[in-house]
Amino acid sequence: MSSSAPSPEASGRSADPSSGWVDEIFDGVRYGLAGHVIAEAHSPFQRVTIIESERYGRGLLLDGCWMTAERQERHYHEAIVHPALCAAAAIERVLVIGGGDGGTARECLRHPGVQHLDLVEIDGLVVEWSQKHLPSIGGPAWSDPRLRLTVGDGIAWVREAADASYDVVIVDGSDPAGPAEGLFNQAFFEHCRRLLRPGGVFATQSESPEAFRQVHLDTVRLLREVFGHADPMYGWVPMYPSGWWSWTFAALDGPRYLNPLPERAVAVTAGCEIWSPRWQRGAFEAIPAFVERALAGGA
Ligand code: SPD
Repeated sequence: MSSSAPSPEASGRSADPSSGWVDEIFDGVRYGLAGHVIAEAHSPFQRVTIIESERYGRGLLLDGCWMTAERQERHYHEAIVHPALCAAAAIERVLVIGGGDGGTARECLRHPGVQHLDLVEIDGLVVEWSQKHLPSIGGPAWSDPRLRLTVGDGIAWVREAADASYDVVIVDGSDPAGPAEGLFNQAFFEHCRRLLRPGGVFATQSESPEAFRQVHLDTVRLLREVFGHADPMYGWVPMYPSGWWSWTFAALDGPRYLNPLPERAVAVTAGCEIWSPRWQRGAFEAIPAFVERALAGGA
């Protein structure tokens, strides 16, 4: 784990459930919502918490870290999906690693060209409680015949899947600690690259350039090594540490993800709250100066 990743001592939900607040505590800052816990349990992998909040409706935390909430999840799910799905040469077969709340699958399946989507989530309780407590996030994806849900290890899945078996691979994991740690290393990214068909696109959440600065830089650098190029895109996820978030895209044949295909974009833009081709252009351009310098080899 990088020095910028959360340590068990530095992160966790507020210790006082009667306070009327649910917080992620990270590096001396609390990221909280007025609300209360409605379900909590330890799965074999992590502590799973469902909360009810005034501002954003019901939400999900894993090991005390915010994952999603009903009334702001679009900031994240539209951003991780549409740059990839609007630009890959084909989108018949999509793989999502993680994403057990169903939001990423839902956005992918809004593209009529997707014929088959493998969703591989390690924690069955995340899926079960998302379906039960946060049904709007997965929405129609859960009953879509194109979706094949596997509760299993995404790292093993990418190791074992055949070469060139997907058009798009999306990694919707949590922070690089606990079960998600192996979703940020070279071996994993090399397998993701191997799975892509010609013209395929890879996407991953790549942490905050502020709260997880080193993890963010390391992730973009590693993807550039593995794919030859990769580009981070910046946006906001209000409850996440610093609120400032990133997603990084790579492709086999150059940065095709920078240019959404008009016919794909038209099919989804009207149903989006945040993403549009224009928003995407700005979000790739919004690379902070310090990240641009660091990636260019400067300080
Ligand atoms: N710091 C939280 C990072 C979590 C990224 N994944 C969120 C899952 C939403 N589907």
